[in-house]
Amino acid sequence: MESLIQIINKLQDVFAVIGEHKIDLPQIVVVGSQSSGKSSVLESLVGRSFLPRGTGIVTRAPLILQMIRYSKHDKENMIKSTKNKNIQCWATFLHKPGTIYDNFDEVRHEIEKQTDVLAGSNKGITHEPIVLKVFTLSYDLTFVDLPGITKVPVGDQPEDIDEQIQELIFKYVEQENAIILAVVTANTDPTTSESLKIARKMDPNGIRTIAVVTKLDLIDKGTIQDTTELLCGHKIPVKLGIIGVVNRSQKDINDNKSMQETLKSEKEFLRLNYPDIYKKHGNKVLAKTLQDILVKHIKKTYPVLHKNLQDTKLRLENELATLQTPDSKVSFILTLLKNISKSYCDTILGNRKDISDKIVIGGARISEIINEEYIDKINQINPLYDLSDEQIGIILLNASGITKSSFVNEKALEHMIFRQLNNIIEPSMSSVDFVRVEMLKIFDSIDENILETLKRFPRINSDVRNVLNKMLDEKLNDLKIFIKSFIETYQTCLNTTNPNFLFQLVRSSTEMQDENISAFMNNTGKNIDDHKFVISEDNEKEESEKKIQLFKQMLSGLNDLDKNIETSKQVKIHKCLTQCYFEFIREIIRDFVPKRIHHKMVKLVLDNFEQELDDKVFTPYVINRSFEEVMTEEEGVIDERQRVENMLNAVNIALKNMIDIQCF
Ligand SMILES: Nc1nc2c(ncn2[C@@H]2O[C@H](COP(=O)(O)OP(=O)(O)O)[C@@H](O)[C@H]2O)c(=O)[nH]1
Ligand SMILES: [Mg+2]
Repeated sequence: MESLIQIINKLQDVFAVIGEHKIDLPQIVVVGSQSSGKSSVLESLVGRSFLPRGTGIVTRAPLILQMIRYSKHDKENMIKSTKNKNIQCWATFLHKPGTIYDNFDEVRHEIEKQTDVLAGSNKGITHEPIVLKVFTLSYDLTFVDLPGITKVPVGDQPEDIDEQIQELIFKYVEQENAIILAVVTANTDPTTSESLKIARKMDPNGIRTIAVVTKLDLIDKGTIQDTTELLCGHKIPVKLGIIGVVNRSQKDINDNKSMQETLKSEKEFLRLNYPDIYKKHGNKVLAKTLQDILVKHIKKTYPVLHKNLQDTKLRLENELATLQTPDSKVSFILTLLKNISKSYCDTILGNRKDISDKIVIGGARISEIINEEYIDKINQINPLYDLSDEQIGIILLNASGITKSSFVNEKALEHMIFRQLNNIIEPSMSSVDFVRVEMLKIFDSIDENILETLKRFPRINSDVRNVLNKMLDEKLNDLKIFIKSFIETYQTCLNTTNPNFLFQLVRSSTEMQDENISAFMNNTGKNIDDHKFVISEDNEKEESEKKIQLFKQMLSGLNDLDKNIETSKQVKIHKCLTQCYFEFIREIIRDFVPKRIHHKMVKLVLDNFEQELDDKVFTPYVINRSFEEVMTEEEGVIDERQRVENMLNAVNIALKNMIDIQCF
């Protein structure tokens, strides 16, 4: 597996530096009947002998074997802690965090011991895995060794041991990312192989199954032809391949035959007995086949990985640009200030290139505040809020004083309108506050790179923010005073003959009009029926005109009214007049306030921000010769620059390695 694994390793080293973009490699799960040679195949792939062996059910807990390639640094640490200068490979168990094993016989003993702990000593099995990490120089891959499939319970094994084991195997092979190594023994009928049954069930199309035929050395010489056919794929449908192997026999193990020798004698055996097909079989070919599968897998994830890396590269380059120390401090600050005001204005005007698709910010948010939220709030105000009929009556009486009340009491009306229009002041003031807060907030969403630069130079950062703060505070006060006085003007100077007000009156409910008019008619002795309003499309205009004339008459020269007018009628009329006058003014204010805020706060800041930064930040720096001082970098910036530089290097190496994968 050497060459590809090397590239993967290089990439993984790089990713360890960057801390993202993990390559998600498949787990290789070994499935087969008891004593079919699963552990042997696994050891051959790993290149070490460390798994418990024996007759009967030996593997009784899933063993998750994580091969982890160590770094130079890891090795140095290991030499220190084990005092073993020649250490090449070591192992740790998840259940024994502090213990390091550099002797693989001890690893074997620990697996046996832990199996007994987890599964009991009486041949039972457990789903609880033993997690073993083997640190080597070779590669990062995960293998899973599982209990062998069995049909007949032995010892204290429960009756349903076969089902229990199947269930455990399913748990591992059903994962989409698993490659199934289905172990089949050559000296039994492959068509009845339990491992292939399981593989077929979980991977019906055979796209992630490799069949491994073990014990080729143990078959009856007379069946070589049959076995050859099996190895050629004539008997079982597995897409990834069928590979015959010869592992160490029990005697070989007892004699301590090395992995190297085993591979050599395996090759010899295959060449002699299967001269036509021997090149396609053996443990080495199995390793190569797995490698090809991994290559395919990696190539599949390649485009996404490549794009992610490219994006990271861009991001890091930008980051680095903001971290560079400028050559000329004066022009650096001048450009920075210009960029700040430009990005700020762009954010408000909607001219940003990197428009957010997540939140409404900048000018759009200001528009929401003044054109939607403010208007909603103003619209929701009840013109007669906190003004009952009784209160109106009392106001009417008190406004008449010692003299008798006229039909329309101007003083009372003025008082009520003043009082009700007060309700518009507060929301108008707070909308100015909201816009101010938003305009400060916008500063935090200007170009990220500029913000990053400002973070490095805290003095400039606070100076710039102060300028914006001050500008906004000034505008805020002027604006509030102006808007308040604008509303006050309408509160104090009533104009009941304004055509828009009269129009509001006409628009008020028909019932209300009838009441008013009948009260007025009764008083003047005219016939109410002549003036009953029936609004239809044809006569609408004409009727409106008539009504306007009536209201005009009613509101002007009628100061000497009959003394018997019922107070309630007068209350109703004043209520209607207050309401209509409120509507009339509400429309004006609702239209005016947002425009004023835009004109005197938003636009003024937009127009003057650049100049203000120049006058209040740059010029004082020049006068006080404080460039050196204000450009003192935030602590840690130098480290940060180094970190980003390292990461960028790593990404560039990764991108280069990716080209190698593509060529593989
Ligand atoms: N002769 C021979 N013996 C093998 C072969 N593969 C495995 N064995 C032996 O079969 C027994 C069971 O092997 P093991 O790998 O422990 O099987 P597992 O129970 O499936 O893990 C051991 O004694 C191995 O030495 C092979 O290809 N040829
Ligand atoms: Mg085993």
